[in-house]
Amino acid sequence: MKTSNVIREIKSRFPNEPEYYQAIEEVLESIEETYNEHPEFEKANLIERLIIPDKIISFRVTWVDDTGQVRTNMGYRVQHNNAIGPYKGGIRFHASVSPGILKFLAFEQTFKNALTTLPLGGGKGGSDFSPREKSDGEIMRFCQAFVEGLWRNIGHNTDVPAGDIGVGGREVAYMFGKYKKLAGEFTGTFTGKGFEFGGSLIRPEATGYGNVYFLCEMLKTQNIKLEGKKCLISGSGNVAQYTCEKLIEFGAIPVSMSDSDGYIYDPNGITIEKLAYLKELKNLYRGRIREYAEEFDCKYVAGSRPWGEKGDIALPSATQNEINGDDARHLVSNGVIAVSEGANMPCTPEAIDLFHEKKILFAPGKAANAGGVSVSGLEMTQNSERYSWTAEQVDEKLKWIMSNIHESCIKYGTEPDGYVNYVKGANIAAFMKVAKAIMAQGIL
Ligand code: NDP
Ligand code: 2IT
Repeated sequence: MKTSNVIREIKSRFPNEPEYYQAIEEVLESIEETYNEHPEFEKANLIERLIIPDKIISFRVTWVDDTGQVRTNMGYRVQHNNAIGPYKGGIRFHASVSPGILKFLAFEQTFKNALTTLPLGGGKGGSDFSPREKSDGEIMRFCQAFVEGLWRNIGHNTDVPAGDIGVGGREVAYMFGKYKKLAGEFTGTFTGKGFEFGGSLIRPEATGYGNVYFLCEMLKTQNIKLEGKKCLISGSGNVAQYTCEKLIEFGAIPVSMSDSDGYIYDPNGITIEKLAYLKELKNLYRGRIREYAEEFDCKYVAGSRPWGEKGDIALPSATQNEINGDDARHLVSNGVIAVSEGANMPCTPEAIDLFHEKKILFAPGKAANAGGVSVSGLEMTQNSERYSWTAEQVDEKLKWIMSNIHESCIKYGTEPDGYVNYVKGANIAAFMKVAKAIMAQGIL
């Protein structure tokens, strides 16, 4: 197998899906050597069977807005691979959603889920619907219409969706309710549910907390303390909020957050009180990050991202390709020591290459943000048991999983000079698990 040949072939078969090629290329470059040590993989055409999703469901979503106008969007579910468990992954509602974006996310999810130690396959879904400035009634009607198009293809042993950009507890609850009604069953077919109806404690916190646990593991290898470190966070949604919360608890100083309109920079640090304001602003009033700067009289930069500011650690937690080569050069020249991806694929290949060249601790999303789907997996376990664990029990398991993922990265990613290439480590560890499962189950 030669990565460049595979990418050329994929580009010609599936045109105009740049994020999908980017995600595949990164993985193939990491695993090429290992893969070529196994001629049986090539004989079984494992690469194409791993790269091309099992199934893509696509449907029109028809809904009525508050003015009575009938609107349409597209809905999709990419069921990428179920070799090690039912398809599992979030639903994204954002204007930028396309089959190519969801194919990259579902591919990443398959590898991420393999790292969690839990029996979870990979999938992702979503719609080009933008929740921005929609009323609660419009959100509910849209979620219900979306599930109407999807419900026959999902199920607690088949495919278990959850949240992602634009889909949080409110949207999961609406989708779960509609699914329950259509399917006539109460099962754990969605995760990220409210605690009252089968959700797991710590699921809302899990991605952000997990990312900080992973960061601590990386810092520990260099005997560096998180305490007192200035942290640049992007995003102000689910992942960013709980990343910020755990950083504060561990004595770090988060100094930035953002949304798609701009970023705030608060040099004295976002405190737990300020974070409480931000959570209410974002989760309850659906406000803009600019209002934080107005409330606390700090810097706000419209139309920009925080990577030009000075920070010791960067935790991109908004969206894909939000740190490019120039951003990475700014971070490096400002002395960044670690970058840990809360979002999926937030760093471009050029940025990652620079971090590796400068021997900066760099955690890829499929390792660092795996805490969210891990606790989703634990929610599935609790639903099957018809039981709920305490927050402490779930948090302990989350910590164990993140440390286990870190160990796998060390095992497969340590280079001769001792530097850990976490990208390579995560990709090889996940690939070997999925590859063995696909091979064992025959030609499908
Ligand atoms: P949310 O919708 O809760 O928050 C997303 C945040 O990122 C918002 O502040 C949003 O700003 C900003 N954002 C979204 N798109 C863009 C864009 N194109 N440019 C600039 N800013 C943008 O989503 P999550 O916090 O759940 O997800 C954030 C990232 O983490 C995504 O990459 C997601 O795939 C990943 N992730 C999420 C997990 C989860 O459990 N939720 C698990 C693992 C990874 P605005 O409000 O203006 O849109
Ligand atoms: O990207 C992700 O891992 C998620 N959006 C969470 C998926 C899940 O099933 O909890």
